[in-house]
Amino acid sequence: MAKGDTGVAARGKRATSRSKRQATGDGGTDLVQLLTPSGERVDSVTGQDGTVYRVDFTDDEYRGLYRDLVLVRKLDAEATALQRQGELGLWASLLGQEAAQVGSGRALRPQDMAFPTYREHGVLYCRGIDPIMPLGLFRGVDQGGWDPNEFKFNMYTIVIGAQTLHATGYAMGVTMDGKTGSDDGEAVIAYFGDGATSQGDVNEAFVWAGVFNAPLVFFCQNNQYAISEPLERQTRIPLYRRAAGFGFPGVRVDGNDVLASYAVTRHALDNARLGQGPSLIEAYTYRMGAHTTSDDPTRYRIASEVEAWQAKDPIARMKAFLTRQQIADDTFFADVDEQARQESVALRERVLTMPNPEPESMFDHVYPNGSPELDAQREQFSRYLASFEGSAH
Ligand SMILES: Cc1ncc(C[n+]2csc(CCOP(=O)(O)OP(=O)(O)O)c2C)c(N)n1
Ligand SMILES: [Mg+2]
Repeated sequence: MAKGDTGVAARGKRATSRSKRQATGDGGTDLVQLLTPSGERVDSVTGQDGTVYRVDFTDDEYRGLYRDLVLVRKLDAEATALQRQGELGLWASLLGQEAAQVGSGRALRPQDMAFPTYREHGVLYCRGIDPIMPLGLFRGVDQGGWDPNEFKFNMYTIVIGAQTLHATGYAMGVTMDGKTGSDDGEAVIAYFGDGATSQGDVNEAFVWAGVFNAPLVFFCQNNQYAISEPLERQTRIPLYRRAAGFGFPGVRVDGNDVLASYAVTRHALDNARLGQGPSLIEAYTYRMGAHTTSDDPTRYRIASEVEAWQAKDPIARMKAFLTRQQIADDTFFADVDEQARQESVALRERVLTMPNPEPESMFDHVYPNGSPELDAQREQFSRYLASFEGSAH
């Protein structure tokens, strides 16, 4: 898949005449953007610290990124529909955040470790994890299902911000194991939201990662809301500028631009793996749907705001770019849509036939080698279940 590198000269034919420009955009004058909302390609962008961001993808890779975006959106829509039909207990949609997730997810090298929240279905997809697994989690029939070490993608974390501490500890371990300092070193990425930046855990993670120079990228998807709380209830300054107070770099990227999200994340990860310490990326984006299927966003935000962000849709701008540059045609777009449809049908069938777990299985993976207390609790629970046998209820 997409493997274009930052720092490699982009091919001129894809770029606008603005070969180099200061980062600008709707997120302020400090937004790193390589693809405008209308699908105009920008050759390179110079960040505030002088870093030059650019990508150089082959046509196949550009098409691959588009395919990722569409497939991820479709699986998310299917999951939302399944919840509405009572087949999932809950779903946290990523609608609108596909580019931030696919861009950063594809920027990870195989050896890099990711720590997600509960919304990182796009990153999970990029890590090669079967989407049936998070669906099983939200259906309540298993507790995640994937092996974090196999896929280098930790379990979903609902406790806001907690995974940033797990990631910091893990990243410090990477350094202690001597796995940094070269091109093939390991880097770690921790995902979290704008609301999470107000948590003590996240600020403690910043302190520890900064002081111990941990090989860690803090990737904040600023989707403008923490459930119903808008960004202005979290901060008086742009979130990326918080990094300065902790002693490491911060950058704001257009999170609806898959190319810029890729470039900025790849750069930050490579710095981390080379031993240059942590950094903060604020991916400026928007949660176009509800917080979760339990939420009704019409109670706290106005329709015109959503419409303004729809005009910045991450998939539409990629499609406009591919069309304008004749990298893809209608046959390709139809093929991607058909693949997405088939995959969502298959996913739905698999969800509906997922077996219910045996109640006692909840004790199976609490500890790797069990414990006497756990054995006692399992026996007590089994006796309790047996007490219903033969009764009508
Ligand atoms: C420690 C903790 N406090 C409160 C909650 C309830 N809660 C769930 S999601 C959420 C908002 C998180 O907002 P943000 O960090 O912006 O992430 P987003 O959901 O927007 O991706 C809250 C407060 C929780 N899960 N954990
Ligand atoms: Mg948020």
